[in-house]
Amino acid sequence: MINVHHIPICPFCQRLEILLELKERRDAVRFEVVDITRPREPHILALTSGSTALPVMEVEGHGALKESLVLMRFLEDRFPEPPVRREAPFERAVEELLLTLCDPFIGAGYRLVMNQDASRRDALIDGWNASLKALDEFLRERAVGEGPWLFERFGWAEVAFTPFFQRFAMLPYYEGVGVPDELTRVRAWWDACVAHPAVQQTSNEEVIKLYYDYARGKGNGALPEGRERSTFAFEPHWRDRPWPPQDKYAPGASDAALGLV
Ligand SMILES: N[C@@H](CCC(=O)N[C@@H](CS)C(=O)NCC(=O)O)C(=O)O
Repeated sequence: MINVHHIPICPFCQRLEILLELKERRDAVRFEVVDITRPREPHILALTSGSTALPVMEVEGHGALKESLVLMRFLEDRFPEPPVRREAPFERAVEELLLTLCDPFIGAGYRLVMNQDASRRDALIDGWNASLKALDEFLRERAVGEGPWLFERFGWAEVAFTPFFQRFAMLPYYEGVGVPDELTRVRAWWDACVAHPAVQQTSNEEVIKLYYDYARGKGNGALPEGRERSTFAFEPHWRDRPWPPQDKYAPGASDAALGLV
């Protein structure tokens, strides 16, 4: 049996769900939900040996594994059909090369959404645009065929990037920033990725409501000043909460205004 301890909204965890969807093996792995707004259970902490980040996977008869890209590779080896990674060595290397752009892209997006200092905004937007330009250039140079993907179908790189395209629905909402108009190649990739049937575990509405605290500079269930409930809380359900205020540089909304109590 394979168990994954996960946070349903976590983009790193979602990578595993997307990969399993593509393989039609979602039921081969048991996903156990962790509420990040409550103290972590000691047995889960023990699995992550010191760190607290999820996802963490327990593999019966072996032990625990962490780091979403490592877990993706494990699942790809454990459930090889249909292959999602490219099999030809050069193509696989091109996929890995594109993945080296993922962490800088993630960092640029989160720095911008979490920034609380309006005077740093322009520099952070420059960083965001530069990370997208690098993706645009990579795709123009390396993508194969006429379609939007790196290769001919939604594949390994798309699994790794798409959860972040979905999380960065935060940026138009809270920062009025998206993909620059001239970067048409990465725009086409992004749009095709978020429309793919295997990635529909979340929605823009869920992301925008749950990540309000990130837009107030507090990540991973931490609380902004004056608040007692995290927007990452499971209750009340996000569908029953109002849309949060868009002006993240204005004084923050209360638990009540966010529909959390
Ligand atoms: N590099 C890790 C990052 C995982 C990560 O940052 N997970 C976040 C949720 S999105 C987390 O578990 N945060 C809570 C914590 O660290 O306690 C991976 O790829 O798995």
